[in-house]
Amino acid sequence: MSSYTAKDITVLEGLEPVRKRPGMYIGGVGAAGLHHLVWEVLDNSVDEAMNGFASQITVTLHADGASITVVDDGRGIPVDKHPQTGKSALEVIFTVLHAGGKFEQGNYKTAGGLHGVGASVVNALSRSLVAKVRRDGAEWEMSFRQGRPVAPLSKVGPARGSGTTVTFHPDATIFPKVEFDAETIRERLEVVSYIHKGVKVTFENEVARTKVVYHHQEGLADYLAKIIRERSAKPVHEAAFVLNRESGPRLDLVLQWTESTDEHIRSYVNGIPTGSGGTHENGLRAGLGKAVRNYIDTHGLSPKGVTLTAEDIREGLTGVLSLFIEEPQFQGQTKDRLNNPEVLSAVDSAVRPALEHWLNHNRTVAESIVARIILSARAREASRAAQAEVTRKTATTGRLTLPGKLSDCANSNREDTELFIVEGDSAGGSAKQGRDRARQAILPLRGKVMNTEGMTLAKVLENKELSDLVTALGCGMGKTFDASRLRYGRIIILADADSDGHHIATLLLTFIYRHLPHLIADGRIYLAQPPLYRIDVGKETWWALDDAHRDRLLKQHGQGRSKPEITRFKGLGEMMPKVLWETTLNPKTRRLLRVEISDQIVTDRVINELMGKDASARFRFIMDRAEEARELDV
Ligand code: 0RA
Repeated sequence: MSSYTAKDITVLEGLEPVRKRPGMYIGGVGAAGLHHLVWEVLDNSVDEAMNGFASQITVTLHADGASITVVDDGRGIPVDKHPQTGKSALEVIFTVLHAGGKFEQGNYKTAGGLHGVGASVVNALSRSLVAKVRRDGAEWEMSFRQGRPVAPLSKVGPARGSGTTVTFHPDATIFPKVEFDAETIRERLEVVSYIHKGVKVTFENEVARTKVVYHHQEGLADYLAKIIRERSAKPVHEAAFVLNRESGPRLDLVLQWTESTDEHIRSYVNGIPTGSGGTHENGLRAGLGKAVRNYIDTHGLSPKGVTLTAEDIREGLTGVLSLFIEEPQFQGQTKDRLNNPEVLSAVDSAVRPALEHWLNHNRTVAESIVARIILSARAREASRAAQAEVTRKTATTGRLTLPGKLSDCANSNREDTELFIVEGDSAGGSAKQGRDRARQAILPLRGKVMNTEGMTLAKVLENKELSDLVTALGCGMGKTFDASRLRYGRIIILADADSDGHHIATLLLTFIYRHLPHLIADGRIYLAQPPLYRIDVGKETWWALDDAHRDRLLKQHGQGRSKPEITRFKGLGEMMPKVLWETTLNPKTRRLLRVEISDQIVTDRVINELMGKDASARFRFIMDRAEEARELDV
C-alpha cells in the first residue's frame, strides 16, 4: 500500500476535475448522468465487439439497484507495464483522463459525444470500481475507490479465454439519487444488439430477477421488422432495402415503404439515438429523393398532372439509419441532433447509387414503391383541391358548406368558441338543446368512427364521419393542414362514461393524433367528463364522474337525516338538456381534461398496441392519458 501514496496524489489531481465538475463530463448528476456511466463502460465493450474481438456482452443490474457489472469476451484490457510511467495499462486507462487513445490509435475509442470520455470518468465518479481481466491464461484484478487505486494490479489466479469485467457503484456524494432504471438499460441494450448484429447482448436484472438475451443476426433489418410490427403498418414490398457500408465512416441503413401515412425514421450516431435528426438524416433524404426520382425518370414512370414532392416520396417510409464517425458534434436543447456538415454529402453519396442500383435490380418492388408514391401525390392533390373548394366558397359566400348535421354556434370569434363532438344522435339532441348557442357548436357522430390506424390518407377521407369532422374544423389535415383556418378554439370529445364511449373517444383520439397532431400540440383537444351518477340528498344534488367519486361524495354528504338517492345514467342521451348543461357543458361548473402527448415514440407504440385489442385496454389508455393531462376548470 505504501508505494501507492505518491501515486494517490497524482491520481487525485488527475481525476479531481471530474469529481469537482461532473456535469462537464457526463452532462449532469441526475438520472441521465447516472446512466451515462453505464453507457461509458458499455461503449468500451461494444467497441471491442465492433472491432471483431468480442461476441458477447452481459450487463448485470445488481440487487441493490445501484451497482452494475459489464462483462465482455474481448481481448481483455492490457495489463502490461507502460514503459514511461511504470503503471499498468489498465491503471492508466482507469486513472488518467482520455487515456484510451494512447494505446491503440483511433481504434480503442470510436464512440463520441458525451460518451467518449472513458473509463476514468466512471472510476472518478464511483464509490467503488473493480476491473477484472482475463488474458494469457491468467486473471488480473484491480480495485478503486473514488478513482484511487486501493491496491496494485494483481494476478488472482489462472483463467481460460479472455475478456474484461467491470463492476462499479456510483458515488452517492456525487449523485443525489443512485438508483438505475432497468427499463432504460434494457432498451439501450436491445438497440445495441440491433446496431451490432451478431453480438449476443444479455441483460441480467437482479432486482426483478429477470434475464433477457438479445441476439440479432440480421441487425437493423430485424429492428425495422419490429418497428413495422409495432406500428401495425402494412409493408408495400417484401424485402427491405439494406445498405451496410464499411469503408469510410461505417454506415448501416434499412428502408421499407409502408401504407401508413407518415414517415418514420430512427437514426443513431455511434450507437446514440439522434431523435432530432441532423445532417445524417438530411443526407439520407437527399440521396433517397434523388435515387427515386432518377429511377422514375429513366423508366418513364412520371405521372401526368401531378408533380411529386419530396414528402410524397417519403410518405409511409420506415427506416433505421446508423452511422459511426470519429468526432460527432451534437446540437440542440437535448443534444440529440447531429451537426457535422461533412456528413450530409457523405450519406447522400453513399445512399443514392446503392438505392438506385437496388431499385433497378428489383423491378417488381420498385414498381410497387413508385405506385405508392404516385398514390400519395394524388391523395395530396385531392385533399388540396377539397381545401381550395372550401376556401373558394368561404371567399364568395362568406360561409362554408358545413356538414348538414353540424349545429354551428353564432359567435365567430374563434377563441370564444367550442366544438363538441358527440357520440350518437340522441345525445347530440340533448347537447343541442342544452348548449350555449352563441359559443358552443355540436357535431353528432352517427355511425361508428372507424379505426384509422395504419390507413392511408385517401382511405381516411372516404369515411363520412371523419371527413365531416375535418370540414367542420375547417383547417384541413395532413399536409394541407393550416392552423389559421381552424374554426373553433376548443375541440371537446363528449362520449358516454362507459366502455363504448371510451372506445369511441380512443378512435377519435387516434385519428386526431395521426392526422391532426398540431391540434393536440396546440392544446386544443379536450375530453369532456359527463357524470355517471346523480346523488340526491334531500334538496341537494351532486354529480359523480365514476364509482370512486360517488363513494367519496356519499361519505361527505350522505351521513345526514335524509337517505341518499343514487341514479346511474345509462348514456348521455337520457340526460335532460338542462342537466347536461349543468354538469358537462357549462364552462363555470364542468371539468375538462386537456389531451397532451408527452413522449411520441411511447404514444406511437401504445396506440398501435391498443388499437385492435380489447376495449378495456383502450379504456386504460384514455384514463392514463387523462390523468397525465392537466385538469382544468374552464
Ligand atoms: C486497449 C487495447 C486493447 C484492448 C482494450 C483496450 C480493451 C478495453 C476494454 C474495455 C472493456 N473491454 C475491453 N476490451 C479491450 C488491445 C489489447 C491487445 O492488443 O491484446
